[in-house]
Amino acid sequence: MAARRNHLKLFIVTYLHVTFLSLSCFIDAADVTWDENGYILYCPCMGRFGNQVDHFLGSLAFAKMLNRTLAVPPWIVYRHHSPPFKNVHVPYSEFFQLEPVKQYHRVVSLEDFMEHLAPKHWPRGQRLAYCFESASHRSLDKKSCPMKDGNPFGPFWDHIGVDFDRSILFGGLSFNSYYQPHWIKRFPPAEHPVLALPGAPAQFPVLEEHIGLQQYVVWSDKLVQEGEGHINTLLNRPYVGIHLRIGSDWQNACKLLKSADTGPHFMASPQCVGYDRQTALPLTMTMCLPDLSEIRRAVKLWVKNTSAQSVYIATDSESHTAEIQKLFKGEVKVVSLQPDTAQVDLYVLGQADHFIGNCVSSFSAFVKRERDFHGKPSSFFGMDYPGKRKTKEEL
Ligand SMILES: Nc1nc2c(ncn2[C@@H]2O[C@H](COP(=O)(O)OP(=O)(O)O)[C@@H](O)[C@H]2O)c(=O)[nH]1
Ligand SMILES: *[C@@H]1O[C@H](CO)[C@@H](O)[C@H](O)[C@H]1NC(C)=O
Ligand SMILES: *[C@@H]1O[C@H](CO)[C@@H](O)[C@H](O)[C@H]1NC(C)=O
Ligand SMILES: [Mg+2]
Repeated sequence: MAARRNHLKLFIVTYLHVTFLSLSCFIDAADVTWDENGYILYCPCMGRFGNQVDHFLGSLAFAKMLNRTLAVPPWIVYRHHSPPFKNVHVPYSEFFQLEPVKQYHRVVSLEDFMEHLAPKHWPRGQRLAYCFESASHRSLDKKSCPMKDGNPFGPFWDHIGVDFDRSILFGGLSFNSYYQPHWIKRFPPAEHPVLALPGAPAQFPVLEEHIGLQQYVVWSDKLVQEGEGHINTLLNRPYVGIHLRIGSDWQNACKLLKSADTGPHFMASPQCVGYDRQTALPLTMTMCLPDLSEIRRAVKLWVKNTSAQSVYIATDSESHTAEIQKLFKGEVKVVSLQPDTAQVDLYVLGQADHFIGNCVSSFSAFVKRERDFHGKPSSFFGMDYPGKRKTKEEL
């Protein structure tokens, strides 16, 4: 009897095991099945993380528009001032989950594309580069796409293990939706299965109609654990999170506001002045580069408004922890981490009870979009109530 029961148990275990195996094979295979409608490959070669996310959202929308699978590239992290003193390529899934993106459109990681699909469907010798004619003028022979010219272009494709064999130049096209039929006519997937581009097929900053795609950018378990760990050990709720974008590169960028006549649209600023140029609110120097008195004012206002117990400061340089602590006579805990991965700062800011960001920064814009999607409140330095004109009393 006992022997028979064991036999049955073994059978069930084996059966479950086989079922599980075939199921996981099926899931893996589904990911790496060749898409007859083709692929989009690109290098996130412009700017740092915030810019790369803006471009990712636009590229995702572009891939959906052409009904091609997006090969999601790794993030390029510039580590020139700390080890390993060169670009690091971080797979998408290190910071975020790839699964939720698939609710919007078909994607595969560029790494999986290279491992499982490229050997058969995009072999060496047949790797075409696609770019605007105008971009080809940057190349040495003036008629190829500058896919690997300079940093970060060369190191990126070297990391992926790709050399390009030939270039296809185009003109009279743009990435916006007006050109959808033109793209499909010019590059039918049967003849052009893999569109590999030198940069993202997207604009910076992200278009207004693509802001909502942020909802598919969902933190990886690893990041959540790390972020929650910091929140639980360092912060007491409610807490206000602030982003100080005040380092020397930013000081130089904001100087352009005064010298060049940029108008209210400058880098990520449409997020607070409004996307419509006709009705955009003015962009002030305080919004671009808040000074210490503005930082104090805004922090005080929102700490009071939310009865905050802690303030979390994310910064690209100085944290001003001592100055901010002084505002509250020790009654509010003020914390700054300066983490090794900027994404930990982004996570903690995203979870705050109130967020004060920098309107011009795409790093802040990431947090704002994520919080908007979850219905969490945000403001900016120099603009306490985004999207609203100042009332007479406030002036
Ligand atoms: N850890 C950390 N890094 C930051 C912070 N602010 C800026 N940085 C770094 O500076 C980069 C700024 O470039 P980017 O993300 O493109 O945003 P933007 O230049 O502000 O639009 C970020 O990617 C980070 O590497 C911060 O608050 N915390
Ligand atoms: C889009 O591509 C998918 C996958 O290749 C295909 O099943 C679907 O029919 C395509 N849709 C259109 C409208 O062409
Ligand atoms: C906090 O600010 C909001 C507006 O964002 C306002 O409606 C609310 O009354 C304020 N609460 C306190 C306690 O000041
Ligand atoms: Mg930048």
